[in-house]
Amino acid sequence: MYNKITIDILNLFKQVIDSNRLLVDTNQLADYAHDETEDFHFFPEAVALPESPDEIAALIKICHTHRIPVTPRGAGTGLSGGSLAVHGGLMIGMERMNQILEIDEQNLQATVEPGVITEVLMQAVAEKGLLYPVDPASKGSCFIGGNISYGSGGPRVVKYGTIREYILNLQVVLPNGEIIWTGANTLKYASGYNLTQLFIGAEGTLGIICKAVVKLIPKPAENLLLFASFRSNELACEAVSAIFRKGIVPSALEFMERKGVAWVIEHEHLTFNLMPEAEAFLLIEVDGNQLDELMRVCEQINDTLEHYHCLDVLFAESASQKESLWHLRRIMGVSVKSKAIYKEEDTVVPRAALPTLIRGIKDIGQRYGFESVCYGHAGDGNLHVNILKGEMSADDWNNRLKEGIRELFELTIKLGGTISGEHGIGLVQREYMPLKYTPLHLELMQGIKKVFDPHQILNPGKIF
Ligand code: 2HG
Ligand code: ZN
Repeated sequence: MYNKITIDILNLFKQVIDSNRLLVDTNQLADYAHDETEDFHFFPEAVALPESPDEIAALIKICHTHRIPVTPRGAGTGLSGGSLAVHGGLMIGMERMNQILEIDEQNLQATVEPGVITEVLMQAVAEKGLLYPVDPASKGSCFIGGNISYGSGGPRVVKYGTIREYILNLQVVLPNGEIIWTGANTLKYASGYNLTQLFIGAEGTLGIICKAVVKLIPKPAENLLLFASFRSNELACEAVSAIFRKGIVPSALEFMERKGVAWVIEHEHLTFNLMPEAEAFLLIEVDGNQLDELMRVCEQINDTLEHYHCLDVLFAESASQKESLWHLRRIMGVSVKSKAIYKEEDTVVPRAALPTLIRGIKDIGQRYGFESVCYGHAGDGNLHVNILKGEMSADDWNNRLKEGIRELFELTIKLGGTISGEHGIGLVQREYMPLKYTPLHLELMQGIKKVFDPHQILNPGKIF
């Protein structure tokens, strides 16, 4: 179905991109052969590092004509194997396209290239009193292009929404090498099918994003942060929906299991004491412009938590204490990875179903013989489930565990949820797609793919 990159094709690439931005050396390719997903390795045959949409378009045209698979790649922080070159071919890395092209303070918009690091954009707009609130745990290294392609979330979705709310317009190179803008730089769009939204979360299978117009909002002046300890996972999870029922909308509401927190403390050499009887924790942030109002909201949260036998609420006293508590949460995935062989699932259910979900996860674990560490964006009903290999035999780990994961997703779906909240389907979750979608639904999705990419050259082997 696909062709290999021959010397002749390499020469064609060299006609449209500087040869020092075309990597073919195995040592150089090794950096692009993996992302943050478990321990997968797939080598592309070549990596191109373009500096403009025109260069991307010229490369893609060659690949389109010669049926060479193309894998777009951001920073390689993905957790579903979406940027792995599973069919070899050409990888297009976005790291050279890393400019913030404009911050439009009149319209509260910014135009950025896809290789901009998320936190760099956040800081640049913060200097102008503005907020770009989509801040995944890896904000210090992930690229905005990857965030768009995976419909990224992160802790502040609970108040501000996912990246879907913040992308107004995209410039995209299509799989045939044509360049289009998908929409308009407007806050409203009722002008036919919304192609912008279609490209968000498309995991690089429909086109390559080369510019994005993002929406900004005024930055709230104040925030307060609480760290609450609970006797059990269920009690912590029950408290989550109770907070919203009180009419409170926190700017973050994160859940963490004790084992995860303890591993971070060990991994990061922190001096942070956990109450001996605490099994689960909530990190709760509120933000706004009136400090006294936020204090009142925190009191209301405190009262609510008491109904769930909350053991203790730590109120972050300083900016550095807030930073440490956030670090504790953000580094959790990395700490688990350093400590254990694990598989990560990204379950999401309607918020009030969280206690049932976490009970079910532990129950499935007992039946299949695995432990798990759960943490994540509880305010969105989004739990990252890190399944630990522990004492499992290699055979159970590689084969029987699939049934356990299937049960986990069946439970998630039964509770009204789906198989990924923010990490995407990529390579690793695609076998579970038929659990969630009927053949007709999958056929419709594949029909869309065929319209954009009839030769299936763009990010093959992902989603389906
Ligand atoms: C988390 O909540 C993230 O820890 C990890 O989902 C993903 O930002 C990332 O890389
Ligand atoms: Zn997350």
